[in-house]
Amino acid sequence: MQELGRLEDLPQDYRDALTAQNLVPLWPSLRAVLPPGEPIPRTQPTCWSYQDLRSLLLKAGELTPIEKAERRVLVLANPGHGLEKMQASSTIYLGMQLLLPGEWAPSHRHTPNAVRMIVEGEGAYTTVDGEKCRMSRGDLILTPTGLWHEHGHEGDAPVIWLDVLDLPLVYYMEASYVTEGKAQAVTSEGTERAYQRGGVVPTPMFSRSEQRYPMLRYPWVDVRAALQALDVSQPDVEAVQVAYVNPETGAACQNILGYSALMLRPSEVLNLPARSTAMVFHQIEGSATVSLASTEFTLVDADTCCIPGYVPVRLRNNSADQPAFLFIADDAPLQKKLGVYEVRV
Ligand code: 1HN
Repeated sequence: MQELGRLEDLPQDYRDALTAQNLVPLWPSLRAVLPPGEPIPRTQPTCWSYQDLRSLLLKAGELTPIEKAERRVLVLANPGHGLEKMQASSTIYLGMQLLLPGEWAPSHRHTPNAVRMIVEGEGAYTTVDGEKCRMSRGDLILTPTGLWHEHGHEGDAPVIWLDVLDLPLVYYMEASYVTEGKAQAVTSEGTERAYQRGGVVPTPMFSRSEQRYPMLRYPWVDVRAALQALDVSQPDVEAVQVAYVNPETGAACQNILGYSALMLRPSEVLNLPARSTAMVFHQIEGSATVSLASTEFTLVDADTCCIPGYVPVRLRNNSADQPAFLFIADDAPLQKKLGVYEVRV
């Protein structure tokens, strides 16, 4: 590939004249913005140990009352982007949030989409547009763009969950903002049960729901059972994996980030091809090793890691007799809409 002229090759008075007119020559930067063959990611493979993070988060519970935090969160920040950017990848924000018994995180709504993957504790709930969603280990709860949400806790031990948002993208688009609100009236609970059986959807008076987000809570007991049923019914399937989708349309459950759950059978090794999306892996149960050419992470309960796109990944279940369960997030829905999604085989 042809080497291009550098900025330093240009006379200083010419460079100054360009700057004065808010002009920039393209050629000294062309190879940086269009590197040959594949992107040069800022996202670094990064792993966060739940046990290390947990003690610091509980300490935040002592240091900062909920009224002074609104959301008591430690952000899982990728050093490749700079910690202050609060990004796990170019599009994904990750944070671990703590709510103590009796605490309330007030109602608001915002443009970024969020999901919560519950990590620990019982008795907390999040109310999303009037729907009370109870939180248990492994449940996935959506708070899509524009929907009111607040968190409360009726139990007696700390509750911790992983927040995943498309905040870096929405912030970059200069479209990120919040509206504060009053405590919501609870109008429903457990409506996800209407979608508990795949293949059939409610059709009261012959009409399908037109709600953009008909299902807000995906209980782990159901997702785990779906993975085990898939394993039993299709023992040769390449990957025992299910996607969190809108049950009315079958499309990804949110517009920008995509979510799935993967079961690794005992001792299973799974080779994932290089794809154009960065990925987040969060260990729901068991222990898996995530290997790249350059590095590997061994995940145990509630550990989380992030890897850049365009690299092949190997996943291994470290147990010979127990399955391992991973929660996966990526920005495939966004990339597919934009036409830049790739799988390299
Ligand atoms: C947010 O609204 C929550 O509602 C958590 O629990 C984390 C991070 C950035 C922006 C908004 C929540 C968030 C957030």
